[in-house]
Amino acid sequence: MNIILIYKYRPLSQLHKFMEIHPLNRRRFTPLWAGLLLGGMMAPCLPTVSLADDSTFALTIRGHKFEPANLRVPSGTKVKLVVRNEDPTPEEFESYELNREKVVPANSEIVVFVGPLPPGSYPYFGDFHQDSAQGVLTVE
Ligand SMILES: [Cu+2]
Repeated sequence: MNIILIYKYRPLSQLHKFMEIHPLNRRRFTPLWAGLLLGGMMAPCLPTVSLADDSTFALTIRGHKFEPANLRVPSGTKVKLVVRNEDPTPEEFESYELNREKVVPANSEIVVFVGPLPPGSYPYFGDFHQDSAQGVLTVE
C-alpha cells in the first residue's frame, strides 16, 4: 500500500526518468498513452452519432391525419420528432401532455424535441384539423 502511494505521488518528470531507465517499461507504456489520448479524442464523437440515429422518429401528416397514429418511442431519453406535412394546407402539431405547439407549413417539416419522458401515453393532435388529426405518443 505504501509503495503504491509513493509511486502515485511521484512527479511526472520523475516518472518519465523511471521509464527511460527501464526500456521494457517504456515500450509498454508508449502505446498505452497513445491509446488513451486517441480514445479521449474520439470518445465525445461516438455517443453523439449513435444518439442522433437512435432517437429520431418520423411523423407524417397526410390527408389531415397523423401517420403513424400511434408512435412508439423509448423512455428516459431525449427524442427528436421530425413532423412532415405532406398536405397542401398548414397544420399545427399540438400536445397538452407534451407541452408542445408548433405550426407545420404545407409541404414542409419541423423538428420537435421531447423528453426524456417516463413511460406512458401522450396524445397529440393537429390543431387545425382536430376532427381527424389525432395520435398518441407511446413512451415505453
Ligand atoms: Cu394550437
